[in-house]
Amino acid sequence: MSKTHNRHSLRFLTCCLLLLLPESSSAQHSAARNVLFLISDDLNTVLGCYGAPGIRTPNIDRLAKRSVLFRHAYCAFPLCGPSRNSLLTGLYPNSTGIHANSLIFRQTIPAQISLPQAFRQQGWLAGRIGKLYHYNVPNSIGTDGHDDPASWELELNPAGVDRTKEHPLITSLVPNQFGGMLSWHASQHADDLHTDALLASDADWVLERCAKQPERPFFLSVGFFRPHTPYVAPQSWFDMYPAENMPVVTGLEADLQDIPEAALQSQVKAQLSMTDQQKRLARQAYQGCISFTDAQVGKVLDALDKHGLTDSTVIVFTSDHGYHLGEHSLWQKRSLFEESARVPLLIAAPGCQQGQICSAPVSHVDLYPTLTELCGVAAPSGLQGQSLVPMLRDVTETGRNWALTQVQRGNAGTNSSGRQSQSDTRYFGYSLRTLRWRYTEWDGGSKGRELYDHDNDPQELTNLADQQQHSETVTELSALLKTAIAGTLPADGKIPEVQPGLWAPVLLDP
Ligand SMILES: [Ca+2]
Ligand SMILES: [Ca+2]
Repeated sequence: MSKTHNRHSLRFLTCCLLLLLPESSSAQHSAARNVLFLISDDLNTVLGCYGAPGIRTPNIDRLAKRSVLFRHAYCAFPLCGPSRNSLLTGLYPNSTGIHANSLIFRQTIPAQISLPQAFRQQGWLAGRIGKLYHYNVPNSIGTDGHDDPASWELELNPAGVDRTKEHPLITSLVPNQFGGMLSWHASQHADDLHTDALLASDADWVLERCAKQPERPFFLSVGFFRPHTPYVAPQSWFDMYPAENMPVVTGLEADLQDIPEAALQSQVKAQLSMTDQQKRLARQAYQGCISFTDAQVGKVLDALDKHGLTDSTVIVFTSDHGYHLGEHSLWQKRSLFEESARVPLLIAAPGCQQGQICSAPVSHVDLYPTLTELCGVAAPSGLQGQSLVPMLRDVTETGRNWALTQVQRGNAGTNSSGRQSQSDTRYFGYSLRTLRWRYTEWDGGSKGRELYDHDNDPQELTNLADQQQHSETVTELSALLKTAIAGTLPADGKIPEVQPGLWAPVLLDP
């Protein structure tokens, strides 16, 4: 065989190999193989790395030092179930059909390939520890919750003392209501006995095994339960935040004057009548739980380092949605204000920028195409987000330039058979966040509009939507919002409905 022939054969072989590679070429530029996906529950951006004063989050902050921190990251729907179904399918809630809790996209669009499932189908070990899809918190802790078994090869559901022993001790604004009501407890048990610490310890165990089979990449998800209510953490974490030092939101009466009624429908009666002391105790407990969760994040990061996997692993840290701590009279979630829609988002990817801040508005729906591209995994067609890889390489990239968040109002939720109510009284609120503005329409504007100028009003206190000098901005943003909403629907333009008989788990006890 001649040298020339050899060279031609080699070139032919190289071409064949290149053709066999997935469309994305980015995997060739970085060493990314694995994904460590860390998600907290009901965590807003009260974190040191987001500039929040008086909070101790040294571990998430050190992750930020090797990540791109997305300053303007938003969930698609600020409620656990809809948000997680959206994030994990790469589709907006209008395409998953999931606008309420206790449902899974297999009941609406069963053939959709979830994010971890895409990795799993292409040879990755896909593992889940704790809450990735919806769980009733705290009652589903220790179970699979409303999980999707097709997403994972491995599932671990530890339950700590917070679930197994301490329910009778929890203080709640309404006795025996924990998950949807502000409730808290400073535990006398050691850190290691709590659910989130057990999750971190399980992650160490799984990572140790992953390190022993380097030929097999992994997608490991760890879903922490805190700081979701009930705010339970060991006493020492509460002690970091003396209640008397906790801030209480003031000026509510003036603020509420220009807010449409629909925007305030997530108000909870028992939470509206809280005393200042109760507000301080709730905030103390919430912050204590953030710092406790931060310590568990630190244990998982340490485990990744210890097992020599950091350099080959993309690390994501986020939360399923943001959280109110009394702003606009609201607590918890389900509003379209900044505190509820905004999420922390850190991505540390080998070969990408480190310790940089990206200001472009981005969405949870962007995570699916980002992670598949980084790891060279083929993604299904029809994903609705953008890849964030350009921002991870150059944080001045602006991408789509907006993020869309949606909530449901009216006679919504699920009926006794677990089916979503789709009565005539259901309507949606949509909010578009650009770098400067937040623009919100309730029921297409018929139930109110809001416009907030983040350059001058980061707390969203003054609704400018009806002010003459902003009418052009409203017209422009309203048109952009319409286009954005159209992009949330499936090709046939119809929101998928829950199909009776498809798997609907109701799991409550360990
Ligand atoms: Ca949540
Ligand atoms: Ca106001």
